[in-house]
Amino acid sequence: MKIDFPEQFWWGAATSGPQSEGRFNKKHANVFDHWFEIEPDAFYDQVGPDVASNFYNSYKEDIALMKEIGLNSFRTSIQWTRLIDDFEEATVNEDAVRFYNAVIDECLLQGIRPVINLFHFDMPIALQKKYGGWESKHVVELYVKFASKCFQLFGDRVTEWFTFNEPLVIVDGAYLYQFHYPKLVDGRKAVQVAYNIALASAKAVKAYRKINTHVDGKIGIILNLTPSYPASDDPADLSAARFADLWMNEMFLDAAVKGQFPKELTDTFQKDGVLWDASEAELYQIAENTIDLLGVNFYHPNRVQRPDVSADSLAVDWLPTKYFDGFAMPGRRMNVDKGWEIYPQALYDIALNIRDNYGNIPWFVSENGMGVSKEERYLNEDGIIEDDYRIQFIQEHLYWLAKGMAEGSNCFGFHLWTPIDCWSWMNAYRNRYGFISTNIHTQVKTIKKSGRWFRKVVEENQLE
Ligand code: BGP
Repeated sequence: MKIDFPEQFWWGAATSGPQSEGRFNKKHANVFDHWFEIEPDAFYDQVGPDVASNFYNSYKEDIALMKEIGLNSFRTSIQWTRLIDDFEEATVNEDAVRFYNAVIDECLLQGIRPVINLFHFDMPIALQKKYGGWESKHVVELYVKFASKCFQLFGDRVTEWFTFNEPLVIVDGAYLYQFHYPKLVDGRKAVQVAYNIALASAKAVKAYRKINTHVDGKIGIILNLTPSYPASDDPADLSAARFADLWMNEMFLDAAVKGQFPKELTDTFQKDGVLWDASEAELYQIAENTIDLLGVNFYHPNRVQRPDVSADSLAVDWLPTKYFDGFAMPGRRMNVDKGWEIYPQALYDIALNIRDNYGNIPWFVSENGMGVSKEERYLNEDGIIEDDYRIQFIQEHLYWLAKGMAEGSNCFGFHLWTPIDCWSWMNAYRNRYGFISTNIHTQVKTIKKSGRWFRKVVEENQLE
């Protein structure tokens, strides 16, 4: 069966500044740079972000490889800790301006659309220490200054901007489940941080509309929408899945697209005494500054059952897991038997949800990908990784995406995570996701079988 995709479809891949650039010439540290400095054992193989995939030095060669596999779009992020010299004044570092200009211009020269995200988990450690990072509304203002600087400097050539990548992961990781720095367990702070990020995003949207002069300029947010599927039809499992959806999907999605948080969620916060500090003026800004387009990161579904109400789970003051618990479904996983569940049909459910409940806003798959460890197992005698599993993974996801599009969902693109194997937070280089492999010792980059296959998909604009 052959499936055609629309003309102008974005075929691309995504990375982020902190995961690809390396710390070369970067003046400030972010929370992950700092965490690695003080606790290297927390990171897989004790590998930190110092070199990452060396994009700072090899961006030209890397973009040439992306061109070789046919990508027509590429998302990365501008690092706050690289671009800005003084966070309060938002003065810029000239080397960073040169670097990001060069990346954007090189993409354009190669016919690759540069898509820019402004925040990918990389809070400056100085702002985390001084103000508590996203706990502080002053930091919201500093972020808007940084964002405005980006719009002024690069908005003549970048037409698609995103305010945040996966805000929920910041909330969950840094304030509930301890996989992001400062690794607290504090439900109250988590709720405030969620609100402050939604506010920061709306304020950045507002700043963009004021500054932007490009006729095609658009701005959005990237969310990890992970549909919640209940364990059974039992009312306890159904209401658990409902709350999981509110917390994991609708909190940020409703704020960004509809301009308000779901009442069901804020009522629950109110009842539990964890409601955020919000002013009428701020809520008005959220209402007024909704997004133009949406990025959806999708890796795995969320399987949900009634909460675990053992003494341990209730020991902490307040956690969203008061209302739901996750469970693992037997079935296909990345990494053979471990890792995230593979469930491509979820992309179809996401597509219809956006069509039916979010005004059919233009959206794209901003990340989807298969993380596999020890991929050198699949090297053939020519030194190429034969990642047939990744080809199958992408095919299946594109199939379900195309089905949602055929039924009217307004999706305009698909980005794989990631073009070139890169460094990933606490996981460092454990899971490889790219179309192109990186030898982390020599930095030699080699196109995998999936990269060659993808080139054909892009050329034909068609899935076989
Ligand atoms: C997403 C993030 C990416 C990337 C990816 C893979 O949530 O937006 O930054 O890290 O997940 O993650 P990992 O390498 O930890 O499997």
